[in-house]
This record gives sequence, structure tokens and C-alpha cells, in this order.
Amino acid sequence: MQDLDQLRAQALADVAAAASLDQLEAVRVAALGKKGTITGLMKTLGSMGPDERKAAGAALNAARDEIACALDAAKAVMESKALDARLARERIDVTLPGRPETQGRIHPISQTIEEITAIFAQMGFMVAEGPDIEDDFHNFTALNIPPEHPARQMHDTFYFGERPEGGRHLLRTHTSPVQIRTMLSDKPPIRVIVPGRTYRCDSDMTHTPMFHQVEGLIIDETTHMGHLKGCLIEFVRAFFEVDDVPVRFRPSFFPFTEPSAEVDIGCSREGGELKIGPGAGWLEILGCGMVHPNVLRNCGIDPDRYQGFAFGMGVERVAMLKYGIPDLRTFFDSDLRWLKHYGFVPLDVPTLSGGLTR
Ligand code: 2NM
Repeated sequence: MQDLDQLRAQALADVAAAASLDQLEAVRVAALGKKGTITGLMKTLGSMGPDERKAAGAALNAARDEIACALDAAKAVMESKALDARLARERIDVTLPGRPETQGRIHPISQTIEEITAIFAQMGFMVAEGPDIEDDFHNFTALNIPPEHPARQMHDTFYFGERPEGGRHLLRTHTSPVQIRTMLSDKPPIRVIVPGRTYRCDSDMTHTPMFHQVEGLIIDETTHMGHLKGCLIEFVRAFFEVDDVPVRFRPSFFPFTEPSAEVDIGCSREGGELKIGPGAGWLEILGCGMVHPNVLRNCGIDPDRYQGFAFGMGVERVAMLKYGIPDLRTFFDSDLRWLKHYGFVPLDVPTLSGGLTR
């Protein structure tokens, strides 16, 4: 078959000459497609005698396979070259320095909440959160706060209007209702740390109507006042990053704890500058105590079997002390120059191993 040799040679030459995947496809169609040259010869097999057909058929199949092989090989080379070119074009130098430092800053309140919760999380506390809008039961009654208690007065608490079905909602005055919700829904042992916003009708140099608290709660069968003291002393050391900071527990009163205490830390004042550590002064930073049996009972927990401690602190207050922020109200001014000065660079996440702040 003189014809076949020629067509085969032509097709292979066309494959070699093709400069693109499109041209290669055109060569394939011209030789092996439905109306291709090789396919055309295949169609002539039917009119041949048996011996002739056998020989011609074998030759045609060999030629078709050879051309198909050449097409595949040429295609693979072209695709690989195209990929190399694309990789070269899209090359990224990952060793280049990063972009200039971001302008945004983490607010000192967010940073401080992260630091406090990181310390207690390390001790095995779980973070719990709850609604800002609460009811009398969770915010007062369950906490053993009597009906006539001054904290319940209109001028201390933000109340919503009376509900048709009776009772009224309010903006929580502390995060303690979250501990109540936890004790109602979970079985002891309980170990939670609760950060969040709180609200009181109060606005002057040292009070803002919205502020932040972090409170903690442990309930089990064995936790006692010694654990409370050890836990909070350890917290104070970790938070203020001072190993020899004096800590003092002063007897106090809260309706929801018995006994109750306030925690002071030592400080010194040199030339008007306040420094946390050994010194002549004391600063109050925490309230705490053993959870009152009535509170446990109100949450369906048997006070003859279970006991534990709770504590609470104001985030703004400890942030001011740690970071030397002199005026409470500047926290809520949304002043970008203030935030640039007192804020924290994102991704500078507080960790205990890395030191909380650097
Ligand atoms: C404080 C001081 C002392 C407190 C008590 C409870 C609860 F729900 F367990 F009864 N939560 N938080 C508590 C105790 C809070 O803040 C100054």
C-alpha cells in the first residue's frame, strides 16, 4: 500500500510540525477523524479479498497506532511545557518580607479579657457565655439577693417594660446569671470562666453604664477556701507578671457567697507612678467567696454534697492597672489615636508560654 506509507509519513510530519494543541488536534482530525485519511483507507477494506484485507488491515492498524502514539507524545510534551511556563509566570517569592504592619489594633478590653480567660483556661476552666438581657430570677433571685436589696432598685438596674405575662426583663448587672444558667444545666463538677458585658445605671468619672466583668465558678465535692486562695494568687501572679506581688484577702460580704472576701494586691507609688508589687499600698482587684448554700439549692444542687468558690472582677479596672490607662471613660471614646497608643497589634495573641504581653 503505497498510499498508506505516504499518508502515514505525512501525518507523522504534521505531528512533528504542529506548534500548538489546536494544530495537533487538527492533525488528529485530518488523519484519524471520521473523514480522516487513514479512516478513509479503513473504509476500503470491505471491498478487498480475505488475504489482501488481512495484510492491509494489519498495516492500517499499525499506522493508526503509530500516529495516535505520536499525537499523545507530542500532546504530553506541549502540556508539560505549558505548565512549566505557567509556573514560571506565577512564581511567588515566599522569602520576601511581609507587608507593612497593619494599622488596626486590638482594644485593651479585648486583650485583657483574652489574657484573663487564657490563664483560667490553662487551669482547666471552660469559657461560658450567656445573654445580656436577663430576668429577675437569673440576675437576682437565684443569687440569694433579697427582693428589697438596693441593687434591684430602678436607679441601679436598667429594666425593660413589664411583660404582659408578668415579670420584667433587665440588662444583667453582673455576669453571675451565666453561672446560674450553668449550674441549672450542667451537673457538678463545674469549672467555668465567664467574660462579658454588664450594665448599671451609673455614669461618672469612675463608672460607665456598660462595663465588662470576668467571673469564675467551681463546684465539686471537695473544693475549699484554700483552693480559692491558691487559685486567685496564681492568677494575680500570671496576670500582672510579677512573682512577688503581695496578695491580701480581706473579709467582705456578698449575698451569693459565705464567707466572702475582697482581694487586694500590693503596690507602690513613686513620683506619682503606680507600680504593682511589694510596697506600702494596696489595690482592690477581685471579689470572691464560697458559693452560698441557698444559691446551690436555687440551682437544684445539694449543698450537703457539693460546694465550691466563685469570684468576679472588673475588666476595665484591672486593664487600667496593668496597662497604666488613667481614665476609664477613654475606653469608650473610639479615639483612634488612643487606640494606636494603648491597643495591641493583631496576631500578638496572649499565650502563657510566650509571656502574656511583650
Ligand atoms: C463576685 C464576688 C463573689 C459570684 C458568685 C457567683 C455564683 F453564681 F456562683 F453564685 N457568681 N459570681 C461572685 C462571688 C462574684 O464578683 C465580685
